[in-house]
Amino acid sequence: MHIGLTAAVRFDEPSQRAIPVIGLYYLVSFTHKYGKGINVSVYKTPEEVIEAKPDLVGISSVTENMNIAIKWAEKFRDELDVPVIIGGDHISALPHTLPDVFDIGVIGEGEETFLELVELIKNDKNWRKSLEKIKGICFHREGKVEITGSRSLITPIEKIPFPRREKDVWGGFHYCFTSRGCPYHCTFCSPATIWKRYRPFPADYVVKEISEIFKHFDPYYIHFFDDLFIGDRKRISDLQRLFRKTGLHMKVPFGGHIRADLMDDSICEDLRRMNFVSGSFGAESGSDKILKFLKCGTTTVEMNQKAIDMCYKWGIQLNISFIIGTPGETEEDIKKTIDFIEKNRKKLIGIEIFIVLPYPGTPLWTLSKRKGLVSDNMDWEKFKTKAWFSDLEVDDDYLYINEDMDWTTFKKYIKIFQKIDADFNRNNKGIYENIEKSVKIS
Ligand code: B12
Ligand code: SF4
Repeated sequence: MHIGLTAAVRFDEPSQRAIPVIGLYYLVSFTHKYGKGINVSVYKTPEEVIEAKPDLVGISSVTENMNIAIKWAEKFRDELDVPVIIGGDHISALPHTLPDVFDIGVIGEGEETFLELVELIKNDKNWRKSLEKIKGICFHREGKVEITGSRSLITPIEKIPFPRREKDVWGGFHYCFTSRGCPYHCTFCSPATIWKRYRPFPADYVVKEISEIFKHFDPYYIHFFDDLFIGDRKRISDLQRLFRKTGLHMKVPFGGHIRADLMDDSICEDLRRMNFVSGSFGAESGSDKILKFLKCGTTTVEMNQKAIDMCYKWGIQLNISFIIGTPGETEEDIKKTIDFIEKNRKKLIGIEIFIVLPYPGTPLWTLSKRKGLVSDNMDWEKFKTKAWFSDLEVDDDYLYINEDMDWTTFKKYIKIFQKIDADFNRNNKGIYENIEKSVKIS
């Protein structure tokens, strides 16, 4: 049986194709390892999928690309007439909205569910009648969407093989996931809804995966795309020890997502010892009132400042993200965010700005739905964003959810932040100039 997988993306937004969609390559390696007689390939365009004539198609989609996923599925239906499965963040959050064009939706972690589904479809001609036996899916029956019982997360997590990394797909930029999920539950965070809880891959698994990358590729840097790389303090110590034992710390620099409230001298030292020199975290706002809402009281402006100072001291280059447009945000709050950025200009290597979006499944979605600002059958294009904030163009139809600042005033701030973003990311070399002054690591 041949399966074609693809991710619905906008071709007019090159950043969406910037790096391979690793989730699909996990499905490939898991199915090849545990399944029999199943061949899974990932394709970049719908045309490539059609040309390969698979027996089944799987599409991955985030919220803003759902309309594209639907269009592609219609094409697959017309030209291939095979079952089409959808997975990824959007359908995982809203399984009851499964569009008619999809036969099945996979909710949350996909590997085990996908394999069970494929084996059912391969072995049973009347597979549609047995779908309710498979946990973690949604499907159509008698004009309704049925949702089966929830599936447990894969245990132990190291049962999941490394994602398939194909030579012609993976270039110089390499990334991996050393954990799934996050122990926190920020109001706006979409992945937190998919992954439910924090599951780190064991340190020796991570070291093997990275060593595997070096066997086949020549990366210049490796990024840990985890929601939170440092969620398990003991594992960071173990990783640091293993990196130094195997010499991984000498090969390339590493980087990933940290959290302000978890930073102290000892973790900075461990991170530097493993050559983790590029960190990012969501500072989100310069206002404690807004932070309290977004981060449920887990971080404060003071904690963010301490983390910035600490990373600066230890030579961990920081890229920090901020959210504007949060419900409750006033001009006084947003000005505090501007001041915070300006104050730290010399200590940060980059910043990212986002206008908050109420992604399905998040507490912010529930709040916005209650206010009538979003709905299950809205136009998903409303979630369209740009990778670079300075490129974002907004019209008066924008999905703006803050009732405490009028749209005209907010638009003025969008322009101000676009200028800050452009200036900052173009001109700021602060930490490179200061890196010599940071703590030395032997
Ligand atoms: C790495 C990353 C990127 C990379 C790579 C793209 C990618 N999708 O992998 C880049 C930088 C290119 C990127 C771009 C974008 N991203 Co992005 N990205 C991430 C990040 C940090 C990790 C994604 C990932 O690899 N997860 C790990 C894998 C294992 O999980 P997974 O992809 O969810 O796949 C699993 C299941 O969902 C399921 N599954 C997924 N697809 C399918 C399909 C089938 C058929 C089946 C059966 C199962 C299945 O099985 C997989 C294995 O368990 C997430 C945050 C996060 N932690 O998820 C944001 C995230 C997915 N991105 C997001 C967004 C908005 C975007 C962009 C739209 C930004 C933009 N405006 O350009 C684009 C969309 C591009 C795209 N290809 O989808 C949002 C999506 C929110 C939402 N609900 O819509 C997230 C959640 C971040 C956030 N803001 O909260 N992204
Ligand atoms: S700490 Fe980051 S990944 Fe974790 S819930 Fe908050 S925003 Fe999401």
